[in-house]
Amino acid sequence: MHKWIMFVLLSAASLLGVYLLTFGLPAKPVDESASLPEGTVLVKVEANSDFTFGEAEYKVKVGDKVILKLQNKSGIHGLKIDELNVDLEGDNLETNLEFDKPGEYEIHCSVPCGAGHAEMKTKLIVEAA
Ligand SMILES: [Cu+2]
Repeated sequence: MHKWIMFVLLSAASLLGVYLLTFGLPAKPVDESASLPEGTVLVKVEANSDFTFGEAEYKVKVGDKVILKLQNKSGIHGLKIDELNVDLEGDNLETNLEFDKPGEYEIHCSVPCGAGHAEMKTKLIVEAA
């Protein structure tokens, strides 16, 4: 009797093993930045209707392959970094950047979006690697 139970348990365990080997473990929830290649950093800048960007500053490191992305949370805004010739707006909301030295860049809104437009600013800080 006990032998029979052991046989069933062993069979079940083997089947589970085969299943896991075949289909792999259940996938974890998708994290956008987790699927990026090594050395690539996603900087997602949110633009809000109260004339602010999501963070007061964004940090990256020298040598990072930076994907800079503007996300209009509400209203229509643009993202401009004069010194880097970055101008994201409309259908073009993403760009790639890489820095070879530390520095600090002002990010400002490039689309006249209302009363607070002129003060709509944040910073991109490039730190030493
Ligand atoms: Cu604006």
